[in-house]
Amino acid sequence: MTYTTILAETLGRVGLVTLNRPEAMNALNNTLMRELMDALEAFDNDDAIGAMVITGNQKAFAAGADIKEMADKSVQEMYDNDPIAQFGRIRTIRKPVIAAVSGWALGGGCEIALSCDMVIASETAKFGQPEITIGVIPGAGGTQRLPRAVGKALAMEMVLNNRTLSAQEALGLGLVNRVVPLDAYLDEALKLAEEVASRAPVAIRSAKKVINQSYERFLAESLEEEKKEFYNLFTTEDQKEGMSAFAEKRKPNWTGK
Ligand code: CO8
Repeated sequence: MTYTTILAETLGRVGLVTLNRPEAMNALNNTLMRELMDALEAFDNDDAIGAMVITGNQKAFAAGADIKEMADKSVQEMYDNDPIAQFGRIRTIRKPVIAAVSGWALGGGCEIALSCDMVIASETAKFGQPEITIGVIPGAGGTQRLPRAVGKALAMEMVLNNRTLSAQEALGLGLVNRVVPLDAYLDEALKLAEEVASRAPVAIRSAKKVINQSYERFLAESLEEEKKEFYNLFTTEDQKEGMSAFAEKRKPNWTGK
């Protein structure tokens, strides 16, 4: 398949997807999200593949959803196009998915990392949910997976006040599996994926399924609630102001409307 915003390749029994919009810090526009999920599903259905790695570049894993693409959207367009449904497709992948994160993992980028089964981070990785700075909230699982991963108080600080986590902090909190030097994080993730891919495939899928089932038992309902809150914020002036201000590189002027 030909992709325009990602690169997909096979390395032995590992499927590697590289997010490839470096000019926009790998902002997750609709095309990229669709291509990413198509690629993961294709690998999931390929018997020659045992595990997958998602990565970005050294500067950015992904700086979140594409703010410029969604800035002018109406609430009706958000519901009709339902971009968050693309993010949800990652939950149906049966084989292990590892995130290899360097630089910014923000907003939807952080939410993709949180949706992966394991995370290998470079020393420069930074995790955050800065949606509040553009007048919205996390919409693809951040309000749900983050408190489970880092505890409620820190998750609140990240979501309400744009607190970011360094790679070392994320390691201490169990958000990532290990932190490795910048020139080695992708190789480390591929090595881990290769090892996992060499193990008994059916048992691997069973293990992933039951770990996620206990961990995510009550997740589906809350994700729906989060999505509604996110889309409904597109009725507010603050969402329009916050996202325009980002694109225009100025400070937003909040009116609370
Ligand atoms: N969307 C669109 N463009 C972006 C994004 C983004 N998220 N992030 C960066 N870019 C663009 C910049 O506008 C800039 O473009 P240009 O060169 O044309 O001006 C280019 O990428 C380079 O970025 P910067 O010049 O800003 O680079 P810096 O090194 O100064 O800063 C940062 C890097 C800190 C990553 C900064 O770009 C930033 O703060 N980005 C936005 C982070 C953010 O707020 N993310 C949350 C987005 S909302 C979200 O993710 C919700 C997800 C759930 C719902 C999904 C539904 C679709």
